[in-house]
Amino acid sequence: FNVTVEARSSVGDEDLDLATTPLRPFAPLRTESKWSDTTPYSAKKKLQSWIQLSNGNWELGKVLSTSGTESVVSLSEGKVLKVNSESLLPANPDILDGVDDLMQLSYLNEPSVLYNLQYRYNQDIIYTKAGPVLVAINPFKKVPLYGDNYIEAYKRKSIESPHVYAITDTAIREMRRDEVNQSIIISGESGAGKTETAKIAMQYLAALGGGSGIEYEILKTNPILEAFGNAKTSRNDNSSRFGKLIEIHFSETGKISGAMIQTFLLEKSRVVQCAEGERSYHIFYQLCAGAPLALGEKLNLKSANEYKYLRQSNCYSISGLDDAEQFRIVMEALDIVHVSKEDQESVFKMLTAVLWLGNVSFTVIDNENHVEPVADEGLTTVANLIECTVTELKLALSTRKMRVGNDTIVQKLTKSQAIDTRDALAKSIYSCLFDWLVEQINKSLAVGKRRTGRSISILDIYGFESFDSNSFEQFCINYANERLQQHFNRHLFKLEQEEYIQDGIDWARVDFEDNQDCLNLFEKKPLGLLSLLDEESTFPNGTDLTFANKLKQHLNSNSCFRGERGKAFSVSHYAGEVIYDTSGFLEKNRDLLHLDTIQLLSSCKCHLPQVFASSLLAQSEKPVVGALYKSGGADSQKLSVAAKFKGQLFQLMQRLESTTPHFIRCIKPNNVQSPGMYEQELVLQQLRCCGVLEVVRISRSGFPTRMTHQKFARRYGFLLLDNVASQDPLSVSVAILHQFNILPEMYQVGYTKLFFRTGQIGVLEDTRNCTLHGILRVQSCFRGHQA
Ligand code: AD9
Ligand code: MG
Repeated sequence: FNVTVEARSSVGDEDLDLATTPLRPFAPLRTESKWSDTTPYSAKKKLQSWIQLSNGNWELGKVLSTSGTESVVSLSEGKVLKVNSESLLPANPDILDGVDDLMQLSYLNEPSVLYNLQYRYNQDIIYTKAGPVLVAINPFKKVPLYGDNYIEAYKRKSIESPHVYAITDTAIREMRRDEVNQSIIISGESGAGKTETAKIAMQYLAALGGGSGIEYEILKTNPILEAFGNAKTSRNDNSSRFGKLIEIHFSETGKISGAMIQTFLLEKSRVVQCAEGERSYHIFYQLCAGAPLALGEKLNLKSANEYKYLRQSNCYSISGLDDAEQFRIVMEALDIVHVSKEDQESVFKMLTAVLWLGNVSFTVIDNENHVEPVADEGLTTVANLIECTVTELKLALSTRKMRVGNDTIVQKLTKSQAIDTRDALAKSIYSCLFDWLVEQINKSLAVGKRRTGRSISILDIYGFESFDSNSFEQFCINYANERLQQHFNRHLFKLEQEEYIQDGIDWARVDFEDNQDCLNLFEKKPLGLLSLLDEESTFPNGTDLTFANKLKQHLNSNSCFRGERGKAFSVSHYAGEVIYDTSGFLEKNRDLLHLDTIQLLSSCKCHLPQVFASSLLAQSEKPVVGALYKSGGADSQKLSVAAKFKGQLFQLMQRLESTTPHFIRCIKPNNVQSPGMYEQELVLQQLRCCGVLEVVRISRSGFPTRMTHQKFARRYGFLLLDNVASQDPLSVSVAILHQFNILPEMYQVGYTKLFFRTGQIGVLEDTRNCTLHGILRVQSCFRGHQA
């Protein structure tokens, strides 16, 4: 039977409670379901086996003979090897080569899974199911799997091969069937393909249409957000430097009615500082390369290599990417999401102002090392672009107002203070611009204001990162990934198994890598990474070194933490160990904004800086209007960056908890962004750390379909041949199971529910539908007769 429970009838469909949707044909269960990679098996002669070579890779071989603990195996090209029998693992028969779902493998060991994925990957079949999870391996090239014809085919269900389209289709169906909001949660390391996958899912949703072109608008948000929020890193030429949740709304008729985008923590330090070989945000290079002549003149725009912010990393272009062409695409997209030409010009002014700010330099003016900006082209252009006077700008960049008692005193800045102030201004303008753009996009997408229907959310955040040097940004990004991993574990392991155990069914626990300890290391109060960071950030005398020492003092006994030399510490993340250098942690976490800067922006004639000034003021925890210069540092009091981020993540998780999740795991097959390269060890490490193999194991030995005794009895009771009207639901249920010869190993009777293995309910559904059809035919016949 290969029945999906899509076949609907008018009675009792709401009774269905399916944990995973499409029912697949049942995969043969192995009794030796323990299949860790170390499980030895008795190597039999002539058996196909996996042999691990000295380089760590696995190769297929045949056992020639076995004596004692040793086996002689033949490999390809006539190589013969003597190996320890215990190091052999069973290989699947050829007939199972490249199965669609890892659940179908008879032997579920690591080499078999690796081989299956590689077998498919070599044929450009980049998608494979791992039970309920879709695994996507980055092809790093165009693969012919997308577009209208494929979308149509998946809609009609004429293709069954695993695909982002298929999972998105499932989400749509479940949203309609269960009237529950859905989420598509995409995870994986940096460069694994999350953003591309998110776009592919959006493409499928957009094909549902919405009228008024809203679906087209939604797609056009991608080039805009990528231009302003993505950059080339050493891991990925188009790396997302912000997290994104896009919630797509549907009307009652199932059409797209609007959308809303929420973004998380943009890496703003990149605007003023980026590592060798990386780039700042794409939009800067696009603007420099693609601005029409008239616009360029108006902005006093130069080429990218004239700007210090862009020059420092010594990388201007990305191979295969035409920045000028991208700029035209972005401008067109801005038109489509209804950003007016006037606003677009203001946006480009702000971008150019940021670039010129980086060129502002300072000269020492007294013997106390105080400085003042050099009145050159940079300074005057910035003033022109943001529409303030040169004097105002000069003052904001070289002095700080402080209030002492009732007096306001003006403090002159040293060179390093002035540079920090200049960079802080550039970062603020950019991040405010980003937020403002998202707000404009959201206004445009909020077409169906009556949000009566349901929604599908797609989550695409920055992937786990581990560079040679890792700072506060990686700390936040990896913390977010840790949270997401917890959500994944919760849904696929914890909740699933808790339900079995609560309902008292016979179940041997499947172990999985729980990352709770690592999350605790971050979140515990008062002695967790985030709390200690915040505490140190509030101390005026706190430095990165005192912070690092505090961590070592309090957290050394934590198994996920290790103090490193100097100002560094390391964390054992679910995806590997990362060493963080605390340099800059406190400053980035405090993210102080001097009120002089806000004042400067609010005094500008140009309308965007004014908007930015009010949003910066609004971000302050306590209203500071009227008390603009507080004593001390004249800084606004606001939530630390880490605290705000943690709050956002909690909210996100809450939102996701109210949805039915669909998980996509993106895998990066090599570290050099090349097509056709499948590095076993790298793939394996990613499969291991996200527990893909355990998910398959749970799904295979688990009971994904479940129904309460009452619902089951109500739904199928009428099929019973004996009259059972007076019996309790449990007895009715058992009678049904017997009548239909459902094998005992295919189900379990819990205290409140019946649990079924994959595919089992199909038999009953089929009979039920046939019977109902029969009854309906008889009834209409009967009514016709009466008339
Ligand atoms: V990060 O955490 O934002 O640094 P992502 O988002 O996981 O990362 P991304 O989607 O940007 O990775 O993919 C990286 C590159 O891989 C893309 O720029 C494409 O060149 C390539 N890619 C990924 N998926 C596909 C695909 N389905 N087809 C073709 C792909 N190319
Ligand atoms: Mg991305």
